[in-house]
Amino acid sequence: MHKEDCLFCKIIAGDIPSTKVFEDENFLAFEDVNPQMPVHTLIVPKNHYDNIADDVPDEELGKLFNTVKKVADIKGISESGFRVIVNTNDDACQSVHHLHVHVLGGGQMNDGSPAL
Ligand code: DGP
Repeated sequence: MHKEDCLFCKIIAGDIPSTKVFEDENFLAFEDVNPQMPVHTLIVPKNHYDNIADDVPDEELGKLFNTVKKVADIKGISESGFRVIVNTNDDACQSVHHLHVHVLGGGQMNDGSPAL
C-alpha cells in the first residue's frame, strides 16, 4: 500500500534520501530532519496509513510499538528514558500525513519540552 505524493512513502521507496536507523519488512526508522532532541528518530510503517486513527490493524500497531523498543536500544536511550509522540490530524499539528512515531531522548525533558 503506497500513496502517491506522500513524502514518507517516497522516503520508504528510497526516492528521497534519509538517514536510516532501522529497517525490517514492515517498518523504516530514520532520523528526523529537524531534530527537537539529541535523539529524534521517526518510525513509519511501510504500508500507508494517514494516521493512527486510520483503521490500522491491531497486529501492525503492536509491531509498530515493539519497533519503538528496538529503535530505543539502537539509539542507546532505553535505560535513560525516552518519549514517544504520535501527532494525529490538525489539532495536533500533524504535518506529514503518513502514520509515524517520534522517538525522542538523549536529554532531560522535565521542563515539559519538546511539545512537538
Ligand atoms: P509531524 O509534525 O508529527 O507530522 O512530524 C513530521 C516530522 O517529519 C517533522 O518532525 C519533520 C520530519 N520531516 C519532514 N520532512 C522530512 C524529510 O524530508 N526527511 C526527514 N528525515 N524528516 C522529515
